[in-house]
Amino acid sequence: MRTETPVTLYLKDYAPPAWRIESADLHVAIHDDHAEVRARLDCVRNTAGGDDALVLNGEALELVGLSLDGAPLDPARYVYGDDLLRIAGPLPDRCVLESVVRIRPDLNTQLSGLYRSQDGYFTQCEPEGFRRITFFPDRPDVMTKFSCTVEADRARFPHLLSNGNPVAAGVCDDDAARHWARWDDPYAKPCYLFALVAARLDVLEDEYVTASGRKVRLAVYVEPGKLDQCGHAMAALKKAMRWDEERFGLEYDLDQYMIVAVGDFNMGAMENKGLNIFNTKYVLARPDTATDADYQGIDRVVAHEYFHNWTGNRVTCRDWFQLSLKEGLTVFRDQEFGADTHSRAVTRIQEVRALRVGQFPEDVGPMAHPIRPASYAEINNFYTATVYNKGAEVIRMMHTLLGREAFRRGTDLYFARHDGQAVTCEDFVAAMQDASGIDLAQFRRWYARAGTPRLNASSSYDATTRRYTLTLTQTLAPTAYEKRLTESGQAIVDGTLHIPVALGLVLPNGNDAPLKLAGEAEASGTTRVLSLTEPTQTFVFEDIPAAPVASLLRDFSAPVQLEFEQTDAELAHLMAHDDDAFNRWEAGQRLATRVLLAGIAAQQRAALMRHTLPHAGEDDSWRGAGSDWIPDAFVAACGRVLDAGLAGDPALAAEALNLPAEAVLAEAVVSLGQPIDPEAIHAARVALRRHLAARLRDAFEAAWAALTPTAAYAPDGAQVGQRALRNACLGYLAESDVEYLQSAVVPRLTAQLAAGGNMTDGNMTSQMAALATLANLDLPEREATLADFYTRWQNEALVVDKWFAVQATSRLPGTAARVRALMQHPAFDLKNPNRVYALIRGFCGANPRHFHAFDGSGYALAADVISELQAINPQVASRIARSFDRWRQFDAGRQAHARVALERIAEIEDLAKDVAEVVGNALKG
Ligand code: B3K
Ligand code: ZN
Repeated sequence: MRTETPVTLYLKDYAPPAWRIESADLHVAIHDDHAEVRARLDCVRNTAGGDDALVLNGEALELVGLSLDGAPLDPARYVYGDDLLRIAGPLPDRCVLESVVRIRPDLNTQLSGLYRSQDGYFTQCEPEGFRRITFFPDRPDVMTKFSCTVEADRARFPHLLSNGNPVAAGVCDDDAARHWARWDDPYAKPCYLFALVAARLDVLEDEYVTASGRKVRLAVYVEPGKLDQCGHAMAALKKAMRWDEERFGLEYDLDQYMIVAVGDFNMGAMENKGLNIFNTKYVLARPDTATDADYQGIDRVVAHEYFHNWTGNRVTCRDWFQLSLKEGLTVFRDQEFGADTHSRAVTRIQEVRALRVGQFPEDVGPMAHPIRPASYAEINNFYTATVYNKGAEVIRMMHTLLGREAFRRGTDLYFARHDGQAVTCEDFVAAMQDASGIDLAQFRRWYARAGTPRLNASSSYDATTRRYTLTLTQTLAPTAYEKRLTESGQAIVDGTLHIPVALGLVLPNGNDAPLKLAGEAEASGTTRVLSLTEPTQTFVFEDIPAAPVASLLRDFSAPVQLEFEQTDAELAHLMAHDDDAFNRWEAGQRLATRVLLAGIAAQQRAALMRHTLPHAGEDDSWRGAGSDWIPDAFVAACGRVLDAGLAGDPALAAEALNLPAEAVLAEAVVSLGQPIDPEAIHAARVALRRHLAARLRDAFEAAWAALTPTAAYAPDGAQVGQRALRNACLGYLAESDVEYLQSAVVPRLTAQLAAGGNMTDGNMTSQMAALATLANLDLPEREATLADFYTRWQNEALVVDKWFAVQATSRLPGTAARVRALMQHPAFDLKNPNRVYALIRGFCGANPRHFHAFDGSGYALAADVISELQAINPQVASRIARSFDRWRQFDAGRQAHARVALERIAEIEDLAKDVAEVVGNALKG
């Protein structure tokens, strides 16, 4: 039987719940092959005249017993089918429902609900996992006070944890080998924030005193033996708690804050009230096992989950369409935390890079949606870059329009109004508007409109009147989202957006001009935020002494694609003089993109001349197009960036020397209306790197030597920046000719790897830089080094993940076959999400040239994995399936292969709903 199209849910159909659950008392007893869950729910009728029946969600539950107000329920009064338990009326307005169910956590490979990982039991309930634990109205607008008793074997599961505060514990009366612990959470919460853990763990404890003087016990629980890897997470937690008090006036509210790390987890971490459950990737770190990026990831994710305690838990979402209410806002908060604790400019650059690689493509693909989608089939498919990262950009635009102080008044008002409630995105915007007096009516359209707006700019300068005139035009083309809505008869929101455009005018002498708009009495400031609220608007600036170079969208003030003709010389001027660090970087990226687009065209011409189709087996295709298309001025600009980095901010220089990613270049090609040619993109980018390596070799060598570390490893901003630039130099040097590689580069790479454990240069950041570089080189040292690395690290799961990932992302021919071989490696496990993300998402998502191989081998590999994985873990399978998003933007040959792969998945019997929605949309196009 072919899978049916999954049922679509619509925001417009929202209705309040017919019943509330005032309190819930759970008893979860974990046994060898099952768990028994007893639940006592205090049910209260919510809407007069609503459905008289009491309808609860329940998935994969074995019903053992049901009673109502103390009496066993007559089986004729209820039915359990299609994942719903329906208890027929008449029912009193208040009643107590008691249920007993059995579940099978050991067989739960979806990792949603209660599941087993290694030797412990863990939960994941957001968004709809609680219904896999017990019967409940599993929707976020039902807020309930929970208490929970966890019971399990004493020796095997010494730690029994749940939300809130511990209130009692003991040994079971009837079985001295078992024990129990009772937890009580005083705050009402939606059931998606419920959690429990039963496991043997080591714990790092600490204490935090809140601004108002309350003591909080902090605890990080990890697999035994890993205590030496918890310190950074604990430090990050304390920093985040202090920061939220200072920046947002928000304090923690329970006596305990616990973080539990688990090796099998579908995403990064989960903000369960008082009991966060984390992927080990975002907890464990030691200098020799974690990279600088890992350390920063831990900072950000620990902070993010902590910040959810207010933005998500105390004030939660009315329904899952409002997901961005908590996610966009919390990402914005963790971004600001990152900016305040590291470098603001570098943080912003990295965020925008991630937006361009992850979110912009979503807007042009088959799953396009606004930050608040009007419909979905499987909500798990909407934990996306759009909801999270574009959601954060929308919050940031309000911050830009209101300014920091008014924004803070807005969040204060939001919490004052809505603490303890489940609300909508409208409520957030209303608080911002009411607190600031700024009209956000038009701004609200950002919540409903999909797609990346284009911002076209044109300008002129009149030397006689000293006027500078800037005309801005916005356009937003329909996406696949509007098509889906139309097909299902839904209304489309359109209309002009309110776009904040931060602008500066850089004069020929490098200084910013003071900005005075026509009609203003005097100039104020050198960066102004223009509100673009019409399709086209013209802004005239007066008293501009000389023709300026416009610096538009400073700090990336809006998530748009800018179309603005600027000459190479103008971009170089911005690279050198723009006051806005983000736009200095951006000018460099725009220049590089321009060069690379010329290179892509040159590669395509060269491929035609060779009368061969470029293909994955031909790794030296970059040689074909020469280097005529690379202007000397670009090389010189890179040289200056390197010098400036050594003298000033190495982290910024490392970002600037990082050429636009292949995915970003693909986007640029699509904007020109051309099909993506992954071979030409890859070849052009490699050719440019090799050219820079040849021309700037001495400078890279000198910088590499000058940045030799002298101090013991610390993941602080200064060291991180130095390592980033040093490794960038090494990466360029590794693009040298074979002779130089063999004599001067490879020995350094192997030495760097051999230094493992050495506290200055043997850190994992240096090791991975060396290993990833070697993995791209077809040299004899490659295999031996990879094998050694595995042998050395085979017992550190997170390092083994890195080992899989560097091979999956290798440039070398034959990578698809290598990935297939690695799937047979004893350390590979389709049931472990981190392994799948490392090897399979590494290949499908971060190796575009091989995934989109012209012979379809990459697509076939993905289809094979998705087919098998969808039956094991639909959420993870669905994420991998998103790799096909761009398939229609390629040439006819590749499209044909992709279609075959997608149809093969679509034909699977009982295909998981998650994958069915993604693949169905991809095929609909
Ligand atoms: N709220 C969780 C995400 C849950 C994802 C479920 N598929 C983590 C976070 O955003 O903080
Ligand atoms: Zn979140």
